Amino acid sequence: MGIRAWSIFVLVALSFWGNSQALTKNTLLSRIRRAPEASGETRKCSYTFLVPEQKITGPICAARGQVPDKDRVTRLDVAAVRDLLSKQRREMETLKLVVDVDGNMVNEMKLLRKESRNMNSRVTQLYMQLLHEIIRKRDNSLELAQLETRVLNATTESLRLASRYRELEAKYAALSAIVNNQSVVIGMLEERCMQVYSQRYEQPPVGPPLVQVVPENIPVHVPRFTNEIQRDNTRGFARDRGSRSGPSPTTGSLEVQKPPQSNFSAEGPFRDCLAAQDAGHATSGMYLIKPDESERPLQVWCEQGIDGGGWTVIQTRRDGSVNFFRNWENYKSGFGNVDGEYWLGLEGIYKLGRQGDYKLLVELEDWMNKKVYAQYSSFHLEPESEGFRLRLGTYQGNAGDSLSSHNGKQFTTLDRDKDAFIGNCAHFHKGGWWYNACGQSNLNGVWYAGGVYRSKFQDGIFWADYGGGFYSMKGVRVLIRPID
Ligand SMILES: [Ca+2]
Repeated sequence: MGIRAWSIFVLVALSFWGNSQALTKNTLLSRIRRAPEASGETRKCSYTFLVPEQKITGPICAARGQVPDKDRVTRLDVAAVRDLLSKQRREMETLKLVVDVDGNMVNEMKLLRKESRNMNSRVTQLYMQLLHEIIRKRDNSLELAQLETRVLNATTESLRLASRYRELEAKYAALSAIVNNQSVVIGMLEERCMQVYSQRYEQPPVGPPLVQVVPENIPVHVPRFTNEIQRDNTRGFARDRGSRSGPSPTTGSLEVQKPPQSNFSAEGPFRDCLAAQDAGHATSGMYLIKPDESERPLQVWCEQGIDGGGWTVIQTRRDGSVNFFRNWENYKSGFGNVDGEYWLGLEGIYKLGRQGDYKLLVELEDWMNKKVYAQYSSFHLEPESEGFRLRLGTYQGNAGDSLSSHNGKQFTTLDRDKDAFIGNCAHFHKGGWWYNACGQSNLNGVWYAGGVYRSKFQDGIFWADYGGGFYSMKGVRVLIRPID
């Protein structure tokens, strides 16, 4: 028999011993309890037993049929607990619902706060816009006030000027009255002079008949009379102060000035401006020409820019800088400034015409800067022995024909009367021209500024068919060119 067997044996023995002890103990207890019953009539004994306290760790089971204990958990208690539990659960659910509702309200509150913040921001923005608008309107108001002030100032100035204008008008009226009175006095004096003259010579000078042509188109909108004539010039001739006195006749001859290099051709001399053009000079300017029979070269202005070019300018008026009230010798040899106002000279014009068949072009410019022209199909002069008689072809143009009535007439100056009038047309018209008696044109007359002028004998630069006898042209050019 081994150790293991022995061990088992010992354990079994101990087990039996334990059981026997327990049985002994229970038997003893029963005996003790029963003891009083057996001997109760005799004596009473009391015993105290110490029983180890038992701890309840598991569920408490209520044994059916056992006596109810006040500490025992009954089914009613369980039902009550369950009822309580369900009630608490319902309350919990209610609370949960309340909590959910509160959460929604919190969210709504948050949204409302956010909206409120947005509204505040929007209100601030609107407030700033309002402030900006107010400031802008204030600025506008200031500008408006400034403009009103300026308008008021302008109005005041306008009123002041209007007042000044009325004063000047009054002064002008007064001066006009004085002038009229002076005119009356002058008229009386002239009449007195005529009487004295007639008494002395028995032949009073009678002015030529005034030009009666009434042009279809008067080149002015506002007629104004002026006696501003012959602007100051470097030649120093006397300034005319009235149409009756007229400029003083001048006896100087053609002044050959040093020409500006830009418009002057040093080549030549040519037969005429067409020859210069044929030689390759296509620019308008000053050229030297020497007609075939001429003894000396002449300075002329060649116009190469109109109507094919090749035009020799024999007369120019444009600013009143040269006095055209001159004698025969001056008109024969020429005078003036080739790049300004000038007269080429009758002798030169005659020699040019001797070279071939020429045509004539008259350019006129009025004070509205409108240009018109008159062209004649042929042109030449007869020699000096014939008084440089004018020979013209047929007219064509838009200025009207105010030269054909001078065709066949000799040239007249203040010192050589060749016209058909009883007196000297050059004396009355203050120029030199192929006067008839006296005529429809006076392109060498007095240069009046402004157009319409006042004069007793029509001494302006007029072309009767364009403007009448009392309209002085602003510009004139007379040109000739060989016929093609
Ligand atoms: Ca005469």
